[in-house]
Amino acid sequence: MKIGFLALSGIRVVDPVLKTTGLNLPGFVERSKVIASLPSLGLLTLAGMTPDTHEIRYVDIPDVDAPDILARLPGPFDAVAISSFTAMAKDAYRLAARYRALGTKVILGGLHVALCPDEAEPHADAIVVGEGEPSWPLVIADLERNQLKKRYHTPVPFNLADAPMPRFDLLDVSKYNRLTIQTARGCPWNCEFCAASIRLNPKYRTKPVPKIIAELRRIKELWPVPFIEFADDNTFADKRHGHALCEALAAERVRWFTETDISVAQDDALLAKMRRAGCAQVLIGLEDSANGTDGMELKANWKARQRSSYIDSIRRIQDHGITVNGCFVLGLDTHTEASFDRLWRFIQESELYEIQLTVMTPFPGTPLYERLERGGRIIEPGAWEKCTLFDVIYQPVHLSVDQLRKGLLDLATKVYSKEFTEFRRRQFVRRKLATDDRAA
Ligand code: B12
Repeated sequence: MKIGFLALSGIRVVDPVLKTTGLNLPGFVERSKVIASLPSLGLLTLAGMTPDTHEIRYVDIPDVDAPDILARLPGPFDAVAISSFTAMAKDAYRLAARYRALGTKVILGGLHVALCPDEAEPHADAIVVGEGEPSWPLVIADLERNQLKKRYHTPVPFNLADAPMPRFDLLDVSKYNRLTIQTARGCPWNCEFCAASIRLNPKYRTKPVPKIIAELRRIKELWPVPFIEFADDNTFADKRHGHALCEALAAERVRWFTETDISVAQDDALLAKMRRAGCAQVLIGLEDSANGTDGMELKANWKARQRSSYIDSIRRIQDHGITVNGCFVLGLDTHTEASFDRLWRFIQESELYEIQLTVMTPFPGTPLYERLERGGRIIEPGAWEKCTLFDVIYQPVHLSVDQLRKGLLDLATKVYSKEFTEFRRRQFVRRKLATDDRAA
């Protein structure tokens, strides 16, 4: 059979003001360029589990509504596997409809389908809920017999020791400025707003280090000196695994970026190993260090308890030569107009190398969504295309929607200005040189 693995790529914002102003801010443009071209690791993983008897192809589709899309629709395929994030769910459904009209079997999966299976089911011949790996062999077997079921769901957490080798070889690697590898799945914490892999399965798991290195070496066969992004929610939550991973990576001579939590700052030996292993940047959800994060992490209020040590922790990490990308969420229920200024002061004091500003986003299927829905605070239920992390889709408590939009834009204008971006870069280099001098 001919099977297409179709990824909806690119990044999105709906709000026209943010689109024109926000996306043109110097620091923002830089970051967008870096991330916009990542391939879908979920689909490459499933391709890696597909028997060789099938002819398979991976295709990135940046715009489902491009004028000549029908003429350029990749294929023909007997079946297509389409992935979904919430912001592109409707694009995925439109793409599915086009293929179904041609008689191609459509299988839908991914985060949005897992979060809204009843909505997704009518748009596909089959949907996969939760992690893809446990269900994919069943889907393929049923596809071969022309007996697809409407829904597949294997809720047992997938053991990453059994992870297949993703089919990186299906990519034209020259199109990408980084490739992804997953080293861990899930997160030990449960933030109310989180719509990442803990929603596929709540159990935190790590991938055996030799498997990670094997994936990296496979990539290096295609791209000798790659830049890697670990597609994890929290790479270093398990410190023992983190140490072993960095020890193994040190010999590989690659540079990488990852997402983790602030607890890495408490382990100097790990930070030193991360640096030696090629870590360029860690992205850490600080959410709102200036105004408070009480109650946001639902298991142990963990984030609120770390807050007082944030500045010190950022410096400790950056002093090791690893830049920190601090992520902040605007529009939390505690936020007032004064919060934007408080956050701006914190950002200046923090000397963070990189900053990500987003607005609180109630993704469907999250505890946050349920709470806001109960309170009648979701402005346009079902407007999934606005789940971009930048568009405001709920009614804040102490702010109007316009105040929040303006607060985001004003803060972004300051944070991503050329002057402040350069200032942050200089501060990082200055502190690093000073630390190296002290160590020499
Ligand atoms: C890499 C990445 C991207 C890449 C995506 C490339 C691509 N086409 O996949 C880029 C940079 C383009 C991107 C863009 C966006 N992203 Co993004 N991204 C990530 C990131 C960092 C890793 C995702 C990943 O690779 N996971 C590992 C793989 C193995 O997991 P997976 O994709 O879930 O796949 C598994 C299952 O879902 C399933 N599966 C997946 N697809 C399919 C399909 C079929 C048919 C089947 C059977 C199964 C199946 O099987 C896989 C194995 O178990 C996550 C954050 C994180 N830490 O996870 C955010 C994340 C996924 N992104 C997010 C968001 C919001 C966006 C944007 C909307 C941002 C924006 N404003 O533009 C856009 C949306 C773009 C889009 N194409 O839809 C949110 C999504 C939340 C949600 N529920 O939708 C996340 C969770 C981050 C967050 N802060 O919350 N992103």
